[in-house]
Amino acid sequence: KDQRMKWFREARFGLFIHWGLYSAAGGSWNGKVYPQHYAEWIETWANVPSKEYSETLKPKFTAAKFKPEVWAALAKEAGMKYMVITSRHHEGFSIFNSKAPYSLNNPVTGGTNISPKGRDLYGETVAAFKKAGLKTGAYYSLLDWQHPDSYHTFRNNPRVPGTKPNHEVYKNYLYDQVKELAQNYGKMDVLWLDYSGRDTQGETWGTKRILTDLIKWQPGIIVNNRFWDGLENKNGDIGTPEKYVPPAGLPGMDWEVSHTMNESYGYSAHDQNWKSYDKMMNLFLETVSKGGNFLLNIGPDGEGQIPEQGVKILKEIGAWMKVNNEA
Ligand code: FUL
Repeated sequence: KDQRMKWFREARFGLFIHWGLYSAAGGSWNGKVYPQHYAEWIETWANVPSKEYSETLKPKFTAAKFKPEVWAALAKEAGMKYMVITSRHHEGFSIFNSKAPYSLNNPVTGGTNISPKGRDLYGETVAAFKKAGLKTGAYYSLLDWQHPDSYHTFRNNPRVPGTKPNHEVYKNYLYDQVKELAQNYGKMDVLWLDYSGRDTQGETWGTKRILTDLIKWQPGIIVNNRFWDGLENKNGDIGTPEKYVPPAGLPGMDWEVSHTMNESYGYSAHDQNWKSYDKMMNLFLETVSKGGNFLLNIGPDGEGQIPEQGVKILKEIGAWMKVNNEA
């Protein structure tokens, strides 16, 4: 394990990217602003059925200004050593081109692959960061608000009367998609699963099967702790405190704090609560000095633009790194 964790322990600093259909909503629905943090949850905040959600947002998720090589250069300039991007968030729509059943077409949403025609936004991002010399990984949601066989299919989605979700089908879907991520994009350094809760542990997701095979497909991979299963490494390889630095660190384990620049992970047009440079540096240095990694999030909009304030913070951190960090 020490060998697998080596680069991660040295890396200290990574980029988290939340990008999906929610990015095109920007924290509002039908002109109404939803002040809840986590704009990537807009589908639940606004109670939108998946069909309406995807029909509204797919045309707006254009990626017209998406330049992954610019993102990678920014991350590199900021001193980051790795990147984790949402291959699929809870909404259930993927920025990688999946062939798993329901991805190409399904009766409710017409399909869950959202890259513009002929493109693969996940693949393009990963390739650009690899080219810049960074490690890369996928965030992948265990929850799914649109798949008819998922536990969490969003409550507004109409169900054919008399039918029940078949969780075995959903478990196979998770397995198939992780397999695609692990096999179709070259080396994969991190798998960031999200998440298991009180009522959804262990076999809910069939993660035992997924992780057993994942290690065969990607022997060097690091997996986070949000899957709770009866595996030997029940806590995964890394602890993942969210928007919070544990006062005493997490003794005895590797860990990574994910933090946001404003409040939300996904793009929100109205969330203007940007942290100052001083606050950001304090969080970063506190995390690193307590032995953790700092995974700092950006939320590009539906066109693939990183908010200006986000670019500014990354450049400011980069300037500090240039002076203070020799690596
Ligand atoms: C949470 C998710 O529900 C949030 O939307 C976000 O992705 C965060 C990093 O993890 O569990």
